[in-house]
Amino acid sequence: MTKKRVLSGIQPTGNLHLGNYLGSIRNWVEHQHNYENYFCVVDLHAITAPHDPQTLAENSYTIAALYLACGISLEHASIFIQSHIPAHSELTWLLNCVTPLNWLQDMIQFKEKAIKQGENVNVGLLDYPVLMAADILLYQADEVPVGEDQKQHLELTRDIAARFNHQFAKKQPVFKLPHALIQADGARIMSLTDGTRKMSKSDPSDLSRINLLDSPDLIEKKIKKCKTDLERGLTFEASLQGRGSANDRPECRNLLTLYMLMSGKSKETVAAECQDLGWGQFKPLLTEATIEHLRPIQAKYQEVMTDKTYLASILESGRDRAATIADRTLAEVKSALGFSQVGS
Ligand code: AQP
Repeated sequence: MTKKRVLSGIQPTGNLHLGNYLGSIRNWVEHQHNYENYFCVVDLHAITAPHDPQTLAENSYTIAALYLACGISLEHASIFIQSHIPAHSELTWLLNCVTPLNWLQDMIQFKEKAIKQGENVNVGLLDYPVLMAADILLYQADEVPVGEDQKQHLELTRDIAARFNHQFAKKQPVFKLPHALIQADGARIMSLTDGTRKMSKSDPSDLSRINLLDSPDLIEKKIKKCKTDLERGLTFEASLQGRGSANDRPECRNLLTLYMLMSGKSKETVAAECQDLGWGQFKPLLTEATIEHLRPIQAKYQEVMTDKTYLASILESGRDRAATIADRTLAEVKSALGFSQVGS
């Protein structure tokens, strides 16, 4: 039986943090043996915000190396860099011409990032979800494992695919409609300095996130300084009650979730262990669990980065495998749209 296909990616816009890891990469790793996987570094997305050309290529390599360090296996996955396959940009243009403008203007992430970027908002930022749709649809992906923040973009991808199929597919659909794969726990990891905002690479404060490559000392410092509340006794249930009200404890909920996922303990075990703890007792537990969870990832990362020629060869063969599928889909799309073919 052929395996279902998975496509996902991360932008090289800064240091990967626990949100990217728990919302995305961890799930890729956990389920990789069940699927035919394509994991890319989405560098074309990275230039929708102001970026530094001096570091873009290096950041892309770092992210690819982290995929491997976190446990992505070449037996199950192809790893590649988005801009190495021109079909991503070409399909974006074609999809732009079937996507209504108001669908893009409704995207929450566009509105949030447009506010953050002030006067620096380019057309690419508005078009970001169409590029993401092209990434996914080129590979006829069945499933797309993402954090909760990307759910709306996944729905848009399905809408664009359905619209294209309806308008242009003759006998059978050109695009498969993909599904979002969102984990119950870790789908939305919050900032360490404000439990109501998501942990994000672009937060100006590095204290708001734990990066996968942070040293043990830095992890300890960030957890020591992280925002908590005045209550004693940490429970998942109590913090869930009163969500959004004055009694809400978003930091408590977030830090307990981080502890559960970093330690690998069950929710019940963590709830029992932490129900009578104060923050001063809890923080060292979270620090220790985080350092220990990241230790093998950091060691493997150093190993991968010592042989950049090998990393480059992985990205080259990943590109070749991915391009075969992407070019096939692009040819079908152009044919459905009525473009002339070479020699016709
Ligand atoms: N806080 C989060 N909790 C859970 N999942 C998250 N993801 C991001 N933040 C969290 C998931 O990580 C994947 C890659 O994200 P991305 O780099 O493509 O863009 P993003 O969602 O915009 O990530 P950031 O860190 O917030 O970057 P900036 O600050 O540059 O915008 C996605 O699957 C995402 O869901």
